Amino acid sequence: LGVHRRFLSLYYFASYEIVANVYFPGALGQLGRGLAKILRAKFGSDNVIMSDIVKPDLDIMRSGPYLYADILDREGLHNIVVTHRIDWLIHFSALLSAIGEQNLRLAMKVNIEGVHNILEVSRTHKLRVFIPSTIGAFGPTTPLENVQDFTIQRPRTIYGVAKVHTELLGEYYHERYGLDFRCLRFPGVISYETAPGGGTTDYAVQIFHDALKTGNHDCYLKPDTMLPMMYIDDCLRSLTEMMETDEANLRQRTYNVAAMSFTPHQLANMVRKFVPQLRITYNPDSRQQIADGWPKMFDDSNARRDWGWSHDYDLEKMCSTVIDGIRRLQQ
Ligand code: AKB
Repeated sequence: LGVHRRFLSLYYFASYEIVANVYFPGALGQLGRGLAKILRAKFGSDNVIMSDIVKPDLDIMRSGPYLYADILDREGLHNIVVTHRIDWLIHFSALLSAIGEQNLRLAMKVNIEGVHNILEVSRTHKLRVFIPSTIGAFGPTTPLENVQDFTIQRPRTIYGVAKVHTELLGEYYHERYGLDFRCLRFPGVISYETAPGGGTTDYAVQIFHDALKTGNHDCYLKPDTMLPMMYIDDCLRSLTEMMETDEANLRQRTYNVAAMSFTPHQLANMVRKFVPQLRITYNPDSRQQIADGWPKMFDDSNARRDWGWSHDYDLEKMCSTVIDGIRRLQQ
């Protein structure tokens, strides 16, 4: 259980005046450290409170306040929000698509019950709340070529089902209670400092490490499997920009955000521009079926229109940044 809980991430962000208190139970996931860095640079380290149920490394302890908190403990969440006078909450809490299929009961607890706790706490204390959704909130009956914000959503993973539930429940809380619920559907996120852990898009991170370590990558998807992807800096910027958008500009509560789409074959070719010795083999496993039901391209024109979303990283810029970054870490 402890291992899987490490996928939880939860952020609280108090926005009154210029002071922000950011609180992260389970903040040690793929997006948590990066977001903490951005918010701490903006609002000051002491105003960003990280937390998890695992013992953090020394760097985390030294970078600012850190608390123990369990997302499934609703009273504990109330306690933190009250004690720290929180009024924004950013919640990353999920077992990802592949690992969720192997841990159905835990995925239902974390991905569904956890969201109930977050929404109730947010409603009670009138918080602005962000919960991410994903390309995984669509399924094989969606027209997958150019997926728009409002279309058929019949996902076939517990991860996707829970995300559709989150979108609908958040929008319901908004309509019924006026909750300031905000949600972005993220593509596969590519980072090099922190690993994803249990998703269908993880290959697009692993390939870089393999290219530089062994020169061989064995891909669990077929070469022509196209999926939307985004570099982590764009992903975190979309989140902070959407959170800072004046509520009057939001014409909807859930938006797609996009940057690029590519196949494993196209990614390998681009990585080879920087690491020519990369060899790739293909051995599709159960993740292929999940990927086959996900969007190939994401239409994010509403986000661009309503709050000015614009991505910065394309395939080539992302690859060169990741490879330089890993090389720097290796030195
Ligand atoms: C996954 O692959 O499960 C995630 C996602 C696309 O939401 N990275």
